[in-house]
Amino acid sequence: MGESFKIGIFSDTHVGRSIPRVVGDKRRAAFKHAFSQAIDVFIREGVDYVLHSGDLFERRSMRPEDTAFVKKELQRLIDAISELYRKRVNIVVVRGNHDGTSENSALDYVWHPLAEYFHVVGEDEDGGISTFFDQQICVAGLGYTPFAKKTFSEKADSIKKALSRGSFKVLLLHAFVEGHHPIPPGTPEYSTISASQALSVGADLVVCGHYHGHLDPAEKGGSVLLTPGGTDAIDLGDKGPFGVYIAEVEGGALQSLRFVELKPLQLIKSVKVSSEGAVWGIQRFVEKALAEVRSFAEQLKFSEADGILRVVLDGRVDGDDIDLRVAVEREAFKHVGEKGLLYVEVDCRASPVSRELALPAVPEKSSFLQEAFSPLGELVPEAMKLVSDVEVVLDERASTATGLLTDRDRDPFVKRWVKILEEAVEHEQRN
Ligand SMILES: [Mn+2]
Repeated sequence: MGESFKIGIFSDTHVGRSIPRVVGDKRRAAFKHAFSQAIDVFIREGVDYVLHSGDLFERRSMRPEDTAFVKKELQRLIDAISELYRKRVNIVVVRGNHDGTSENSALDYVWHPLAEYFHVVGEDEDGGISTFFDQQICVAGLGYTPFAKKTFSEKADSIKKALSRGSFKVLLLHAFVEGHHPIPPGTPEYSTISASQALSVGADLVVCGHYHGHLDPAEKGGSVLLTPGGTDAIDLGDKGPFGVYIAEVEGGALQSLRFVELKPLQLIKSVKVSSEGAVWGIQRFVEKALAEVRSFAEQLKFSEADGILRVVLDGRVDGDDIDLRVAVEREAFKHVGEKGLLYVEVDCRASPVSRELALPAVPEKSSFLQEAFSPLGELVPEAMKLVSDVEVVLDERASTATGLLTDRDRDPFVKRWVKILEEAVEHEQRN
């Protein structure tokens, strides 16, 4: 029982992401840069296992060279650990929403060539859930599903049973965990997992992907909940720090968890320019925003890194909000290219005084659907599932020209919808 080992932990690396488009290639390079640095840390630490909690890739915008890159980096890790430490490393991953669906997952691109070292957990297998285990560790998980709450409660017993085989037990999740970190507004409750659900399976360590912010580890009910966050800013508003964790385990118990920060390829800053309740003219916003642009450009002069600035305009404007955005962009863009300033993103949230109170509140999507589907009674979850399945297929297969599906892709959904309606009518007549 005295054996000790090290685990390298990261999540949400989003290799292949290229947003914002204007600096898409720069951002693509930044996510790769972070991934390579993470691998460097794992090699330096001589880890026995690497855990990734989902969104390894950004499937929507990834290119073949992104797959080749990840394969090469993982191979570099495997080779270095073998040469320097005379041991093997096992890489265990769970699928995130950006990796694709369980039938069509970008993780497969890596799994095929590296199958001996690369293990995907948390997908259904015949007769149970896929897990990884050896004499030292057992890793179970749940790949991304829009219905995480229900799916997790259905699988909790199998996960608990699977974990009981291992000495050190790890659960990998790719879902928001309520009661552990803030839940982004607009997230439907059924897509979250509660902290008590996550704790119920008896894992020593629960690694939560999907949430991109960085949190300190939290000990609850005999488990440690860990949210590594992203390895770079997935959205320009993400603050960081970005990094990876190194866990040390001895005799089946967690001895330490260390955060190792990564140095981003680009400096990203998000600033708010707000009238704070007062009403400003467009020119006043432009001046304040320009002051921020200049001070960021000054900061870049003393930094080796290139930078991207995001300016959020907030408060109330005397004039049109679109005119405001255009005016700020026109002036800010004049500074792009100076001193390594790659781009300025202008996010206009300022409300025009003339239009205040004029717009009705737009209901949040899931509550709108719940209400629209309410006549379906107990078939509401079926209908919600249909909507989310359609979204996934639209995402992957819609024509880029028309945004529509082919008849063949659409047909199964039409059939399901008709079936739901027929069943709803039947229920109605029976009651
Ligand atoms: Mn993510």
